[in-house]
Amino acid sequence: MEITAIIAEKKRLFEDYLQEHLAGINATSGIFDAFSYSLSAGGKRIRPILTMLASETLGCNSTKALPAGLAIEMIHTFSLIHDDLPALDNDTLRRGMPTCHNSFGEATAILAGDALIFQALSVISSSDYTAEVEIDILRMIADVCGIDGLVQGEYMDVMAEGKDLAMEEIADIYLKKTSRLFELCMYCGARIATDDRQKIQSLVRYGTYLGLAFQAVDDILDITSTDGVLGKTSGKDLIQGKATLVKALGVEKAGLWAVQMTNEAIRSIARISDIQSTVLEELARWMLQRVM
Ligand code: GRG
Repeated sequence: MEITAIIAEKKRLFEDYLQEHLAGINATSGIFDAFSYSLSAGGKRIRPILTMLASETLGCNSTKALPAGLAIEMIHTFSLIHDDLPALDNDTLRRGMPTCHNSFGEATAILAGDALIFQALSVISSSDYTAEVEIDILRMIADVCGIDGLVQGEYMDVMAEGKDLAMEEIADIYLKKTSRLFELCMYCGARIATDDRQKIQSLVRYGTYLGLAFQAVDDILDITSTDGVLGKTSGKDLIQGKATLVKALGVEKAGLWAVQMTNEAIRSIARISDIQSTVLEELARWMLQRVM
């Protein structure tokens, strides 16, 4: 099957699972409306797709990874809602629709984001995973989101506005604000399928480099694409003086860096024995095509 067909199939699986989950939540408040609005708004669903593919690569049925993929998409959606708030990036458009706070007000958007984090934890703790797998996943969620992960990455990103950072400093922001969640996807998908530490680590490493490439591509598209295609406000990095690779290197060299990171991602999984890594290789190359 072609990579685009595989992605479409996994995306469909995820969307059905998400809608089933939302239908099972017994809540009718404005917070739930905002929560469902942002979760159902679409997006590429690349994180749950990665989680499923990590499981499949190790021989496990990808539907087993759906609860982990859903939890990660909830955390991701939460981070987007908060990132769009006036105190952070102050954005009006997300996933082709008005941002959560623009549609529901700031207080509701903040609380809907908060609810998404705890719902994510609830999805994991009420899944069919063994107690060991659940604890490992919850521990990894805490690690990747916290003070050395997403929160720190977002902080560094905001603090870097208007400054000229060195390449290494920009890569560190990318690592924390983007790669950490990609690592979580690979970790969860792999941990559900195996307890072989080496295999899990190799897949997590793939997530690290894939996340770096993905963020570089995201920054290039911010300059080269449109609101309509991106579903969010383009050209914003420049206006806000964000410290991006494009600002430091220019579009062309940033693209070459993304290619290098993609090759590193592919190398990370090339030597793991008994795994079917072709789909992950194709996925990494497919992600690059968005700018190549
Ligand atoms: C406590 C988890 C936690 C986070 C709080 C707000 C925040 C700290 C972090 C935000 C980090 C952020 C916005 C990173 C950008 C990552 C990125 C490339 C987002 C866009 O992802 P896509 O393109 O979006 O996959 P879609 O809409 O397709 O899902």
